[in-house]
Amino acid sequence: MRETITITAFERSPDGGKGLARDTRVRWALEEAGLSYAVRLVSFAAMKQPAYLALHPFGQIPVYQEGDLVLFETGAIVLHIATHHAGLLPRDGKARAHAIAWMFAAVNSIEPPILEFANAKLLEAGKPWAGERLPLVADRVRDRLQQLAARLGDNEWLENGFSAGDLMMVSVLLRLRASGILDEFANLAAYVARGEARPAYKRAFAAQLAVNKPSA
Ligand code: GTB
Repeated sequence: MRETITITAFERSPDGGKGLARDTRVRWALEEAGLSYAVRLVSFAAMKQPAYLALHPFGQIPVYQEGDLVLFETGAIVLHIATHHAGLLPRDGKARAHAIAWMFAAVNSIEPPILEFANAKLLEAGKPWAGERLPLVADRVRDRLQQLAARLGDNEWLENGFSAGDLMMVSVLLRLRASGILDEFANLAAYVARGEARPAYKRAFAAQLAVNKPSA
């Protein structure tokens, strides 16, 4: 019998249900793999308590629990799901390696400048130097997106067929939508829209929204 999968998520996400908190990408991977899962909602205070820190060293969401396996870091969680269930990684060795490379590219090459940009807007807005720094940080995002857009070209997905690499990349790019920067790259905006149109993404989004919508 399969072990129950439980993930943690914000009791109340700061984004109010826009799907930007990182439980959404794990929910999406679980939905793509056809796996049911339970969610344990946690408060910011609870995430910093010793009991939670024993599960996640940085006191963050999401944590993934499956029997006695406890995982943190969404890249590792999605890779675990993709490794053990069909639908997220090609079987062929080289294609599989490429898909995994795109997962790492998402979290290691694309997400850092996007986070730097988000933090600059959110945390540094009042600083005297913010007006000079923000455009520099935004241009670093654009540089990376330009390279990614060139590689994607007119292709539907980054390699042949949707993979966990696309799941991670779309999840990372979604954070940019409100800024308007994503729309400067028409093929990337269309790529993200293709990801969002997948039934598994829609189910994942609806599930996190059910927790976070204002009336919930
Ligand atoms: N590298 C880790 C991973 O990929 O798992 C990062 C995990 C992480 O950053 N978790 C965040 C968290 O728990 C939530 S997703 N933060 C609480 C803390 O560190 O104390 C990041 C996030 C939060 C809010 C929005 N938002 O409001 O738009 C978007 C993304």
